[in-house]
Amino acid sequence: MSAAAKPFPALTPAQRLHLDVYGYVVIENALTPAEVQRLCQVMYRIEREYHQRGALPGPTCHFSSTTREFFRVDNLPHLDPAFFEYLTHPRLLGMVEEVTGGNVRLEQSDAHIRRPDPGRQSYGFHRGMDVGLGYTKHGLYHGTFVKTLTNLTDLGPDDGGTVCIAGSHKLDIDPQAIIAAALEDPRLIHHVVAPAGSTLLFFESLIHASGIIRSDRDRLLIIGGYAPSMFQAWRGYDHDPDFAQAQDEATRALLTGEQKYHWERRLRQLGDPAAAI
Ligand SMILES: O=C(O)CCC(=O)C(=O)O
Repeated sequence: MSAAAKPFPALTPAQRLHLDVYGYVVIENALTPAEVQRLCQVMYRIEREYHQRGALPGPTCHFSSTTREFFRVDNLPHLDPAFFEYLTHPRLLGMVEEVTGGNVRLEQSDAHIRRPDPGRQSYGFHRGMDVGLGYTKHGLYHGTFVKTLTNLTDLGPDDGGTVCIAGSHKLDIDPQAIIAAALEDPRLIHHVVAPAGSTLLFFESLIHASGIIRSDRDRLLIIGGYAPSMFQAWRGYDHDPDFAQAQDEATRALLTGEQKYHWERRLRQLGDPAAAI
């Protein structure tokens, strides 16, 4: 993985403004149809092998859920080259470095298959990072836990795309109070509708949830979570040591966080044009 290949700034001024105002931005067609298809094939294979043999897809990983309605495999980079390529995608890494403000480490990774679930009628709104751990530089908001959530299936309004309480990433208010207030007015809850291969880039301090599938379609997605290099991995997402050892220095640092406080800053001004990709 070459640092030079990571665009900076990776977002256009309009995308960066959207992210600052709402806490998220959707980047359409971040992945090619071939990349999307490959990731879907890997996910269905892992699910099939789990049901046939109860098999985990490799070492140092786990399943968060194995029901028909929600199948989720966690800690991905060493499990399949398609996962690895997603989690080290130069353009997506350029985006997360821009919005964390410097070099990052992989903090969490997971891939999901969601299917209609008649038992699920409410959102499970949550945030995974305290608002107080974000900061402002050059007037722009930066987060210390940022996710790229890419939908691998087309998302129409009934297909259960991610929902979020727009702008909540900066609100240092009891999340339950924010959720209760937002549920009073559906206009405060934004709902991702986008073609397959689109990436939702968001601050983990944004209050968000999986949408409710009202169609009959599977919904597949993959998520990379990233943090500044001095942060730890989320519990259960430490790197696989043999796999990390076999990588070049930059990739190993991404997986292990070994650069720690050697934090190479990447800061932009809002008006800076996006680098060519
Ligand atoms: O399913 C989604 O769109 C959201 C997933 C999510 O909230 C999470 O993994 O924390």
